[in-house]
Amino acid sequence: MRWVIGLGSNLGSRRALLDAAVALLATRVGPVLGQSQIYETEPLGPAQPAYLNTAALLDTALEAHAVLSQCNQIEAALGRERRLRWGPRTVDLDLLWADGLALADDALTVPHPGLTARTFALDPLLELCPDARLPGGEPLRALRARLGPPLARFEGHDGPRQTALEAALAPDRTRRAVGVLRAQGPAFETAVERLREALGDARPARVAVIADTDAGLDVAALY
Ligand code: A4P
Ligand code: MG
Repeated sequence: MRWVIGLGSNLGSRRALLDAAVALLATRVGPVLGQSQIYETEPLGPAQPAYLNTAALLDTALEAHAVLSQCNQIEAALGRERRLRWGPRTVDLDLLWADGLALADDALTVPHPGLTARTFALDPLLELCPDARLPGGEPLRALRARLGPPLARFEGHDGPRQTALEAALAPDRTRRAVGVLRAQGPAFETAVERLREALGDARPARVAVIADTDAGLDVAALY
């Protein structure tokens, strides 16, 4: 079944975290058929930094709750801590929509309950699936037309940390970073181990620490 997963990040190296999450989705859930542009969006909820949002279109044989479970594990591997509803997060994965699927139970609601009111979810989704409809038949494009102005595209990077990641990969562009961790000291080893577990069979060839900043962020590239 084809799924659209919405990704958001407003802490740390946002762009690199989104890249890492998409790479992990490909490893853990199924082939990524497409990714939308990245948008920089005003936060919904309490005062917090701006978000980067994107969406990925995936093909998977996994059942819906298994997709949710994989998404939760990827969030954990990339340093997500649940402190506050709608609060800041390194990476948030939402199951936005699956073609023809409607379900609601204690753990999962599809389409995502916020989808129809959120441009930061609708715009990336419509880029990937312009003819997507709600299970009732209403085209999402029609709903989008009633909401606010277009989103701003994000072209840049997040400063020194992102630059460090790009520099580390520059010598060999065929390699791909699939992990970015936030941790220091002994916690870093634990975080690397968690990321290795999340990657499962796709064992990385190398784990490289490429930045260690005053702000307390270590970045590891696995490729
Ligand atoms: N859950 C149920 N249905 C779904 C679904 N379709 N996809 C359950 C994902 N999860 C789903 O989510 C709480 C529980 O929702 C999950 O355990 C799952 O069983 P969470 O991710 O733990 O908590 P949360 O994200 O803090 O709360 P919530 O209500 O899911 O928030 P949202 O809707 O994810 O919104 N502003 C901008 N500009 N861009 C953003 O991306 N994101 C949020 C989070 C807030 N403001 C934002 C953005
Ligand atoms: Mg969420």
